[in-house]
Amino acid sequence: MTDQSTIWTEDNLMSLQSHILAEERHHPSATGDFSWILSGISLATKSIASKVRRARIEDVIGESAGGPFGENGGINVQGEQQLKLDVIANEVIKACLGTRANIAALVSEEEQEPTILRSRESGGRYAVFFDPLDGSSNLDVSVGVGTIFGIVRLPDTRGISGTEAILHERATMAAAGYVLYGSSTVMMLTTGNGVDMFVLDQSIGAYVLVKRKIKMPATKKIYSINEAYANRFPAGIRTWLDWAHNNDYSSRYIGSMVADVHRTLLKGGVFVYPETNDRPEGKLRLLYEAMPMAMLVEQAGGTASTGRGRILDLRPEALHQRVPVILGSADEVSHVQRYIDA
Ligand code: P6P
Repeated sequence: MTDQSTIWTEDNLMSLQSHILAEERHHPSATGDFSWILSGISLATKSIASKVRRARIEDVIGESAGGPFGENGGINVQGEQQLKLDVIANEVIKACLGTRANIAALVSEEEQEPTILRSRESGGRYAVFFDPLDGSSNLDVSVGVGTIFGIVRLPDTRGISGTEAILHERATMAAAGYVLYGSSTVMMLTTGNGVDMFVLDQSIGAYVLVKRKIKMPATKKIYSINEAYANRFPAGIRTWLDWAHNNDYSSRYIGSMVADVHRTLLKGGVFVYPETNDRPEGKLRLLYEAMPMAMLVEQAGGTASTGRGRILDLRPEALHQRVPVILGSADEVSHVQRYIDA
């Protein structure tokens, strides 16, 4: 017989907002900073979710003519053709976060330079890194795409600001997450105390907590890699792949990082985007793809490496630098590392 008290004190209907306020009790120094920033991310991603679902109807899947003022001709800092929704998602996030008085700077995949909002002296203590719509090239075939974000506490050092503060060795990622716009709109979030999962309940317009403290299995025979590039992989990756082919592994590759990482977080396995001979640093970006995903994976008990070391031990040297990514179940990452080191 369930004790009457626990019926009402365990796992009730919990919104993202109330969950964050509850979590802040674990951070004695918390000053409501996270809840203020995360409420901005919540609002932005609800808006993006609505636009993604209506993309075909509003025909915004096509290619962009550039930013809101057409300034970049539709080509982003990565040299990639921007899709209209990339630009829209980028503008929505900046509009929702710009009003958060504790944010100093925004770093977006879609923009060469950071958006500097305010100095430390004016209250700017955090930077937010984000990929507004990762995997957007999959939109026209309705494959899950996502928003990836990292909240970085900037060093309390007078006299430094902007990119220097963002890349400072004492800038630390304090929270990370993503929103997957898939069959449902799912937010995975960590503030350093485990990974929690929320689903957007469209009927009440709120992210609702559905799973706490997600833990990945240590092993799972699923690998996720784009095998089309096999001939360009380093020898260690090719040898590991041959080993996996002969050890009953399943292959799952969606080509949308948020979707591939979400499956890995929930089911286990290993996601690998290694360097290739034509891309010696790999394709994925450190600040707003690899680092947030690495924090989530580690908080869920997994491992996140570049193949040469822990992703979260890297000190970023440039806003849009790329890194090889090997992340997932600890034992599965170890298998890959063993062949890299052989
Ligand atoms: P490829 C999407 O463009 C993306 O940045 C990630 O979401 C995804 O993991 C990767 O690129 C896919 O790259 O070379 O396999 O198409």
